[in-house]
Amino acid sequence: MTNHLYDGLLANASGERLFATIPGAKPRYYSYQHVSDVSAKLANQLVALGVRPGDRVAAQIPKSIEALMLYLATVRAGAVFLPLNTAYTAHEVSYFVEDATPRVFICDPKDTAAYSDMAARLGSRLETMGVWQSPDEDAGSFLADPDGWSNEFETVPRGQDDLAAILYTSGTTGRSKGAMLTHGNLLSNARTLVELWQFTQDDVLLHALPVFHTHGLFVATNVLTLAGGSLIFLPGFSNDTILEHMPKSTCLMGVPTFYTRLLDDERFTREAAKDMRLFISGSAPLLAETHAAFERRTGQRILERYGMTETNMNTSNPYDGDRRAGTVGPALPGVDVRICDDNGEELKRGDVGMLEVRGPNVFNGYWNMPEKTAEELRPDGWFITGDLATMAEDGYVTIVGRGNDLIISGGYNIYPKEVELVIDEQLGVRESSVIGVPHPDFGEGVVAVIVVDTQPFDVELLQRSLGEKLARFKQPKRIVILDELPRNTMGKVQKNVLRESYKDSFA
Ligand code: MCA
Ligand code: AMP
Repeated sequence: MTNHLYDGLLANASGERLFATIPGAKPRYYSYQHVSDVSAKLANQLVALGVRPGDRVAAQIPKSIEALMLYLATVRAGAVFLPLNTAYTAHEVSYFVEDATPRVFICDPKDTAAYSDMAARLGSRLETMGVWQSPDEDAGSFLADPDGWSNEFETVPRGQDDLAAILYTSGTTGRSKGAMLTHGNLLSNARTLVELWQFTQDDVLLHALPVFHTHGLFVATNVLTLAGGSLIFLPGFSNDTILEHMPKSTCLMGVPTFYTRLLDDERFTREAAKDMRLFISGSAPLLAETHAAFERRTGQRILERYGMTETNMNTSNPYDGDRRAGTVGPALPGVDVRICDDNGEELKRGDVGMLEVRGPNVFNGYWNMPEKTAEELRPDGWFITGDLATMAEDGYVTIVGRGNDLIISGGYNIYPKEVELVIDEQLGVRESSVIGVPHPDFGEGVVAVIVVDTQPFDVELLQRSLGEKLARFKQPKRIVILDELPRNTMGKVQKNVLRESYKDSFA
């Protein structure tokens, strides 16, 4: 038996071919042989720390090739990878560690003090891993002695139904849910995307996304690895580095903010984009006007696709064929999508309803939450996405809204309930309502509307305590104090009224 995901992903990898370039004053080049060697070294280290098949390995570490190798090492060891957003605070992280009980939790060396008590209390072994770029940087305990570990590792056999990763996604109740993804989920999706988007060994992807979410970790990395192509691996997004490396690249995967920022830069011209064969957008809605402006500027049409943490990718505009602005294209080959009413009855084409998905990409359920799983995953395999959509006669899907209050800011998801719970804890706050309104850079920006017991109210104190508990991207960019929240006759807060009132907050 093979290791379904690891062996599958590296099936086309050939030893000395380039896997990644890390640009810089002293560029680093990483071959597929390195991938095999370094993931073996890290897998040996994990096993030495007591990691057994099925154990969770959690990591909140800076973006680096070694972070990708840790993902592959975990898969090779038969364990389950749990990547965590580097913006999460210790308060947020402790929930994930408590819920997932990882055997090992690996953090940034600078965060050791913040996490050592928590790891000891929860019985996780704490290790550290920095960016292994130069001798001056703190490589952390995990990378401190790379030569001390063998580059031979007997990869643990795993089948397609075994778990490969748990990725947490925020919930409507404020509690995050761990989506359990199998080897089969990840490999089948990567195979479909390689074929559909025509990735080959000749592709060079500009990788500017974080590697703790589906987009940067699975869509970008799995697809390029499976194709045997290579990455230009950047620490994050900036117009300068993207434009510098575009002439050596063939494709970019990004959230809409990447594309609006590029369009704001006059250096981004048809000439600058001429060697690129593909620009892909996802994680948040790409405005049709951005699509049109991009085509006017470069002569190329962005390919928009749609996915979720629970399902990887579900639909995509075609590679050859009509990339229709404002739509996310038809279902991927092998994936079924339908638009339903609340009872799961399919609606006729053109009607707005709940988007449901079924296929080999759909996850196994939420970690430790059978009741949540039952609410969202029907017994016959259809997953209720929470997205409202329509489907045209020819199968093209348009996302028109969300059935819940989810805010998507620069490609990161924020559930208002989670922010409201933290605000409501603050002394002097009677109640709050958190909404997303248009933001020129992030698509949506977070606004908190609060009602307080007495004036004057110390907004700065509130901001400080939000800062201790919530990742920066979730914190409201504007706080408004009102005498009362608008409610309907049932007593429910009218978020649509608030969204209308504050729609120009960031105009
Ligand atoms: C940074 N800030 C943000 C965000 N990013 N605030 C709200 N939303 C954000 N996304 C804060 C910073 O902390 C800072 O706060 C201020 O905004 C300005 O930061 P800036 O330097 O401009 O931001 P940046 O570092 O350039 O980051 C922007 C970014 C980044 C490049 C758009 O957010 C990003 O990489 N987003 C991609 C997220 C992603 O990978 N999503 C995929 C999820 P202050 O100045 O006040 O300190 S996977 C998924 O969704 C599904 C499955 C799918 O379909 O792919
Ligand atoms: P996540 O919680 O990170 O898994 O984000 C998944 C959500 O992102 C989906 O449920 C959609 O609401 C949204 N999303 C992803 N891609 C697109 C897209 N191309 N257009 C609109 N929304 C999208």
